[in-house]
Amino acid sequence: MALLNILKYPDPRLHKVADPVTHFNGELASLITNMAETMYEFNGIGLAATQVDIHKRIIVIDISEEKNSLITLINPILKTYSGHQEYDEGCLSVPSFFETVKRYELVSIDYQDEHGQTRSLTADGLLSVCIQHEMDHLVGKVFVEKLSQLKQQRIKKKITKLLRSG
Ligand code: GNR
Ligand code: NI
Repeated sequence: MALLNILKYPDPRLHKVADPVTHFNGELASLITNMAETMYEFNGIGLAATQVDIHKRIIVIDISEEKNSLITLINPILKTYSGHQEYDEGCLSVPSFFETVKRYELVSIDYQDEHGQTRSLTADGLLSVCIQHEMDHLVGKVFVEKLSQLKQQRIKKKITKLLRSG
């Protein structure tokens, strides 16, 4: 079992833009395994490589209750989107904060699986929210940046305090 360290907002490394994956090898496979273990350990429904300070376009998601439906998205590209929805979002990089964020209702993406096979996925509801949240991480965006400046300042202060007190 290998747990990875999750960067916490406002760490500047969360703002790096991830590079595409070009090699589908054993190193990628073990990184995906470790990302999934880290996501499950911290009860997340998704994790982007950016959050563990690896700046490659890799996402793991599992929104199932049973935590037995892992989805691995490599090099995802948003193809179509429509509608809007609001959801109370949290983030493993922003511990203990939930805020309402507006996202597209329906998204479809192209991506590669862990073997490099090209695939497509259309999602609505929570899966759609999660895909959009994770794809934002890959371009250096954290959900709090969609909130007002005032809320961002408050969250920064509280998290810095939280992290200081352990
Ligand atoms: O665990 C998570 N829950 C969540 C809830 C609502 C909207 C998005 C998410 S993703 C988050 C895990 C995480 O930080 N992924 O980047
Ligand atoms: Ni997140």
